[in-house]
Amino acid sequence: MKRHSELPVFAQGSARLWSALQASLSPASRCKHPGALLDTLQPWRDSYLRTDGLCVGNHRSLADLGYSTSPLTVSTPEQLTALAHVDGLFNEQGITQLRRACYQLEAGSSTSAWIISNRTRAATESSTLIREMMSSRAFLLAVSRIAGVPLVPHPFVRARSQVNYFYPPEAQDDRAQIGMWHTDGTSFVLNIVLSDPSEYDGGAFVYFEGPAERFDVNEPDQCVRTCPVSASGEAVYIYGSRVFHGVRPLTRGRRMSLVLSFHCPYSQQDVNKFWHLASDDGVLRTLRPWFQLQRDLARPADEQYRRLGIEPITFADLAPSTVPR
Ligand SMILES: O=C(O)CCC(=O)C(=O)O
Ligand SMILES: [Fe+2]
Repeated sequence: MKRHSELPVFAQGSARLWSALQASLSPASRCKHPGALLDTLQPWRDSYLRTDGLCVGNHRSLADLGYSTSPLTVSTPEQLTALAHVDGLFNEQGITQLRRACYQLEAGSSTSAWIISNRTRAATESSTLIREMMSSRAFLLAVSRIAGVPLVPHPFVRARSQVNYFYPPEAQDDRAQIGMWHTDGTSFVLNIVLSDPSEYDGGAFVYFEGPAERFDVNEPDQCVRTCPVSASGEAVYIYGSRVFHGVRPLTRGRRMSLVLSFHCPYSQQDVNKFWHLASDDGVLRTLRPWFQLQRDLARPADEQYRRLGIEPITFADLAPSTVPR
């Protein structure tokens, strides 16, 4: 596969600082509609999760990708999933409800020159379904098992959830909507593809099968792979801060995906960089939530789960046989 240079690489190093300063000068929001109007008010039900048939394929750990030291003190590179294809997490009803909610949220989407060109951010704030799903113990447990560590929703609301909408360029010299080559600001990331593959052409989820620091977009022989998605509701789980990835441009149709970020509450480590967040929202709008994030990260795991209103998920819960669902 030698066409990966068609996707640009998102600003690295000092270029990211520059994009943070540019974001600081842009208007706070170019949303077309306020969030509350977009809510389908549909509640989440744990019955939307499949109780059988969860299939985690194409599994690679951080060790498989060539990481010899762990980014988390509570886990080894062998235990941490770097990438996995997830099939059978939701049943038909669940997928229908998620699609409905995310279609609705498109009215609040905005375009920018950031990593993903067209998206609705903080979906948990404007969708009852997504907000309740993110604090469902059954859902968090399923994602924790895929990740290899217990998880909570990421404490930084604007990084916690977003819906991405990709379309092909409308006119010949239009810029295609893409997901540039990037690593995420967060580590535990579930990318749920809600469009059926028959609804679009192009839009492949691509990733670099090696440590992020070895990624070089100009090197045509490096190990770039596609994680194929064959039905609506399938997902690609990634250790987002360490796996270089992107979404190829579409040539037809529309591709919609719900991207959810989590945090391991047994570790105070969080990789979110101020400049990564600020390159999205601007420096001033990032300052307060940044200090709040530092306070949230310092809370003990039990307290983080208590604030969600659920019993703590522990490392012992991760073995599938220990917890009946
Ligand atoms: O849309 C996708 O499948 C992934 C997009 C992505 O990488 C992101 O939102 O960070
Ligand atoms: Fe990403």
